[in-house]
Amino acid sequence: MALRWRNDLRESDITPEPVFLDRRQVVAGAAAGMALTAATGRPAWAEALEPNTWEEITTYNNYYEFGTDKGDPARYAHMLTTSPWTVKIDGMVERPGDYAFEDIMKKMTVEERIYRLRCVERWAMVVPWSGFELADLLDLAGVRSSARYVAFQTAYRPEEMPGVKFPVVEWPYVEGLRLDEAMHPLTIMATGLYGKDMPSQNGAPLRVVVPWKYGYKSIKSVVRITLTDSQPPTTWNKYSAREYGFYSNVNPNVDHPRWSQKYETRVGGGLFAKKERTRMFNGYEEEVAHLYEGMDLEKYH
Ligand SMILES: Nc1nc2c(c(=O)[nH]1)N[C@H]1C(S)=C(S)[C@@H](COP(=O)(O)O)O[C@H]1N2
Ligand SMILES: [Mo]
Repeated sequence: MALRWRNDLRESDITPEPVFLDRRQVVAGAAAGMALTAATGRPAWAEALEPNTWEEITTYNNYYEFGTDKGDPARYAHMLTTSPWTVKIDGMVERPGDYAFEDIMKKMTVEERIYRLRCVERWAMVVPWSGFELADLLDLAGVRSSARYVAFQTAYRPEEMPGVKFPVVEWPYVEGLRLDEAMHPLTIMATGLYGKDMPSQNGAPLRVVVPWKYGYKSIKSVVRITLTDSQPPTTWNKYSAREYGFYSNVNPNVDHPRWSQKYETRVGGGLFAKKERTRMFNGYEEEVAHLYEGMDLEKYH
């Protein structure tokens, strides 16, 4: 059964080979408590979203390893060798090792996910990613019961990354999630967009996408995933803990110390772009709010 939970706008334009969620994922989604919209049978997050264009998504980027201008990644990321690529999975797992990207791809179910992306800088986009659930990759390695967090690391290659000679942040870029956030069905390893392989500037060959958090949590070009029992350090938190918390959930009610987070502007709107209200958890509240029940979201920002 080809069950589409995705945006049905211009689907044929998005990918030449549409990919569908399979039964297993429907069941997994339901089991995780995803709210289905009664009228459409789709989960709330699959509401109609008009994606940004390929051009917008691939020329307006943050990937500081290639420079801090929005156009730098598109200019320089071609220098990154993305094949062969291995991801080291280690720490509290049953099967630690170096996993070749092609071998991972043979085992994973790739599907399309149209998600909002909200940068902490207040710009936003809608991106038709393709990828697989991070939970499936973690299952491949076998998470030990002692694990509580997942740490991620981006490649660090001075000869291929012109930006890393500047100590803008500490390299390599690192990120982390609590294990339940990492296992949530909305959290994916994205391997493409618009049905094509991931462009380097967007984090080829695979990057995390966690749509209810500020964009910097969605770490690019992942080379290492480590399961741990303590909260791992994260790049922007090391830079300024006051400004960038470990959680970094999109939250219009908790301002950045230097600016309000109540509004955002969609990339591509040109001169007439108007501010839109930022939504709690970037619009994924029904799916993820339960993860933070009883937590002070200001303290754990
Ligand atoms: N390794 C790495 N990952 C990164 C970044 C970065 O500079 N380096 N920037 C982050 C930020 S701030 C954002 S908003 C998103 C942007 O993703 P995009 O360029 O695909 O839109 O990537 C995130 N992942
Ligand atoms: Mo960002």
